[in-house]
Parts: sequence; structure tokens; C-alpha cells
Amino acid sequence: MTEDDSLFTITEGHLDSGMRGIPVGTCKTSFVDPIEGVHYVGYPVEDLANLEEEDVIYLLMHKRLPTEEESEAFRTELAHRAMEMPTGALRVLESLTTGSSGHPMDWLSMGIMALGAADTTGDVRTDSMNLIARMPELMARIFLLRGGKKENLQPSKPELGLVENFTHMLGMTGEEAERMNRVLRFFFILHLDHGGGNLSTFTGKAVASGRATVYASIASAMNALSGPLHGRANQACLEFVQRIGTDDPDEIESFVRAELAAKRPIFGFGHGVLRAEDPRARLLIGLGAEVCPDDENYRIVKTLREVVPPILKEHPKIKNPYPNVDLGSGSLLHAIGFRKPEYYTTFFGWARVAGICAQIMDERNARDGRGTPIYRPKYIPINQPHRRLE
Ligand code: AMX
Repeated sequence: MTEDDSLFTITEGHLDSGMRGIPVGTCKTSFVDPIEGVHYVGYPVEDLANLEEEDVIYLLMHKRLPTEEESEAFRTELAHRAMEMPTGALRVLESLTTGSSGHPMDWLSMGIMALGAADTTGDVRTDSMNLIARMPELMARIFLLRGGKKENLQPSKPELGLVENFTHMLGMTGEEAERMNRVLRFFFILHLDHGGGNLSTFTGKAVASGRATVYASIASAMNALSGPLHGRANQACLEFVQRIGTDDPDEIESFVRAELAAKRPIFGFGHGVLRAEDPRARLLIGLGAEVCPDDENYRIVKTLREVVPPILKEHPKIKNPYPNVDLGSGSLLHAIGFRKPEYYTTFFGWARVAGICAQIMDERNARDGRGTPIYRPKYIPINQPHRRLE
């Protein structure tokens, strides 16, 4: 490909389409094949789903898996950075007082900004590594503070690894902790990255392109993720499943048809790029068969997976009638003990921080270190005839 090769022809129909499919840049961390789903630096995500989460983050940052020594050094660096966390900055969250004020994604975004206000170095790698290292404690503090149990926070043990330290700080032990760690680590790896153009990643990189800090960029990305058509779909999907309340296929069909007639989205289905079932949906539903086969929500999810695609196919405008990643994840999180769906997007966000940081690092290093220029797509003015005040 040379600089002058034409990649895409933009027609008027592409305008006001959310930039759907328009190439705007390159991505080194991951790509989404419409049929095969997401690949991290070339590996299909299912090959990586049972690795240590830190090794997969290393892959996104360095474009190859670490050797044993590199893995050890990376984990040690993250652990060291976690210990240096400016926890005092998070007192700002305590001022929100009651657990019911705002959505947990608001708290996540504010928490990230507070960490940045306390400790921004301006070096993109340092700030990214600090933030990735400190996310488990931010998450644990948000969960406990909002739950009115801040005194239950166990002292951080970053040497346990990112996911295990989080469940440890929440006070989980024994088999319950093991089950949580298994599901959360799997969920975490599957959600780390999803190409360059998904809304949260794009937002994070757009903000970073103006040379805003990593913290400001990632908080912006988290705000983008918080919408129900994007990251909050995992919350919406479990609420949807709970509203259905039965795994009877006929009742589910009537429910889905009524939702469509009321012009409401069928959560857990559809995608901007994928044109087949998201492999991550298959992997999560597969994990559910191992972890919670008889769980009520899980059984509803399995029936939805069968019943919904033929119904959505009746609507030719819906380009992908198949399950997306959010279909199964909520039922699993619920089954392992996270009973409040409003928290689920924070898990998605926590994971995605690493992928977006890796992409921001790549964009800052682009053009021989000059970085990707500040984002500036073109909008074509309409209905604005030149005029003057008399
Ligand atoms: N339920 C109802 N309508 C749907 C639908 C669904 N699951 N998927 C698509 N549609 C509708 C769109 O709203 C759009 O309608 P419009 O022309 O009246 O605006 C039309 O079908 C065409 O949409 P599309 O090109 O197939 O998809 P899109 O790229 O515009 O939207 C998405 C993608 C994910 C927002 C959409 O499929 C949707 O709303 N799904 C339900 C919410 C959901 O599960 N989101 C999670 C996505 C994954 C993630 O980011 N976490």
C-alpha cells in the first residue's frame, strides 16, 4: 500500500453514519474480523483466554508474548507501581457519600481523574503502567465504598496479580474466590481490546491526540463506554434477562417481539463490525456451562441465543442478528456473586484501560516519535446559508 492508494470511497450516504467503516488510521494491538472476531496482535482471543492477564497486557504493549523472565519483570513492575498508589486522592469518592449517588461508571471515571490529579508524570508509558497497576485497588474501593463497607478493604497484595488482588481486597477467600478469579480473569482478557475504532477506544485516542494526559484520555474513554449501546449493554442485558424471568422459548419470543415493536434494543445482540456470533460470546457461554450450568439467568441466556437470531433476521436493517459479547457476561458475573448489574460495565472498563493505554502509547510513538496529529475529521456544513445581522 502506498500513501496515494485509495482505500475507500466516501459517498454522501456515509455522512452522519457514525463514521461506520471509514478507515482513519492503523492499529497495532488488535483487529476485529467480521466473522472470526477479535485478534490480539494476530492471535484469536480464544488462544489467549487462559493465560495470565499480565502476559496478555504485555502482548498488547510489546506486540509479542513475554518470555518467562520478561513476564516476571513486568508483573514485578506492576506490583511496585500498585504499592505507590496515591490512595488519598480517592477521598474525593467518599465525598459522594451515599452508595446510591451516580452510576459506578461515574465513580470509575472520577476515580481515574483523581489518581491523575495526584500523580501525573506526563510520560505516557509511566502513566499508563501506573494506571493499569492501580486499577484493581480503585475498583475494590469503589465497590466497598458504594456498598457502605469501606472498612472491609483488605490491604492490597499486588504480588497476587491484577485480578486476584482485586478479589482479595474485597475479602474473598477459598472456593468462592477461586471461582471469581477464574471468571473475572477470563472476562478481563476477553475485554482488553477490540480494534481501534470502537467508541471508547476511539474517544480515548482522540482526547490523547490533543496531548491530554493518559488519565484524562482514559476517563473520557470510560465515559464513552458508559452508554447502553456500548459498554453498559452488559448491565442492560442482564436486566433484560431478569425482566424476561423464564427460559420458556415461546415466552421469550413474545417478549423479544414486544421489545422490538416498542422500538427498544434487544441487548446482547448486534454489532457495528461483527457479522457472526462474537466468539467471545461463545467462550463466555461455554465458561458458564462449566461454572453455573443450572443458574436461572444463564439458562435464559442460552435460550435467547437460540430464539433471538431468527427473529432479528426478519428485520433486514439489522446487519448482525447474532449474540455479542454482552449476552452471557452478566449472567456469569451474577452467578459468581456480583449481584448488581450496574457494576458490570466497570469490569469492562477496567479491562479496556490496558488496551486503550497500549493504543495511546502506539499513537504517541507514531511518526518517528512526533505522535499522531490531533484528530480533526471534516464535517460538511448543511442548512447554514451565509447571512448577516441587518
Ligand atoms: N436490537 C434492536 N435493533 C437493532 C439491534 C438490536 N440488537 N441491532 C441493530 N439494530 C437496529 C439499529 O438500532 C439500527 O436501527 P436504525 O436504523 O433505526 O437506527 C439498525 O438496526 C441498523 O443497525 P446496525 O447497522 O445493524 O448496527 P449499528 O452498528 O448501528 O449498531 C449496536 C450496533 C451494537 C449499537 C446495535 O446492534 C445495538 O443497539 N445492539 C443492542 C445493544 C448492545 O447489545 N450493545 C452492545 C454492543 C457491544 C459493545 O459495545 N459492548
